[in-house]
Amino acid sequence: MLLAGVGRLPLPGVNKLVTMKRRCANLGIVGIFCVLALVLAACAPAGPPEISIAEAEGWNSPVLVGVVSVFMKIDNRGQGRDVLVGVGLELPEAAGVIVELHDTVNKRMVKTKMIPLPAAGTVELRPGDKHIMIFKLPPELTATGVVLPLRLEFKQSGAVVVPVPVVESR
Ligand SMILES: [Cu+2]
Repeated sequence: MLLAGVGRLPLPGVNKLVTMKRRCANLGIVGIFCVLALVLAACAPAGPPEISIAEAEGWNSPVLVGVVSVFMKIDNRGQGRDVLVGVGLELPEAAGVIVELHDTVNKRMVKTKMIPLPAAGTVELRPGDKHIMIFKLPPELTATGVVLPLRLEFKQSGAVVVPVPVVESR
């Protein structure tokens, strides 16, 4: 009798508590899924990026030996964003050569890790703005008429090798 009484009395309360806890837990899970769905909807690109390069030029420095500044237009005709995350030269003799992504902040150029490329937009690498710089090039590779095979590494689109003709600085 005693056991049955003890067992019977607290049970309804306990059951309610358990049910409430379950409801809260369910709401919590639903909430997390809602937030996830919103985040995914906001982040998911509408399509892949479609990168093309135009007007690539390497300006040899009139004052610094072995330095070439590279400018170009990077066109993204796709519906997805991309990011330029790396650069390099596709040349075996360019082992000691340094290639960097640069940006211009307060009229001073600074090294940057990435150049974002918005969907359906064009980013222009130009003097006084974002650009690519090559240092420690052997003299024969900074001569006008040389074409440097520049490798651009995109986060989404992968690596692309762009022929960059070296020209006199303007
Ligand atoms: Cu620079």
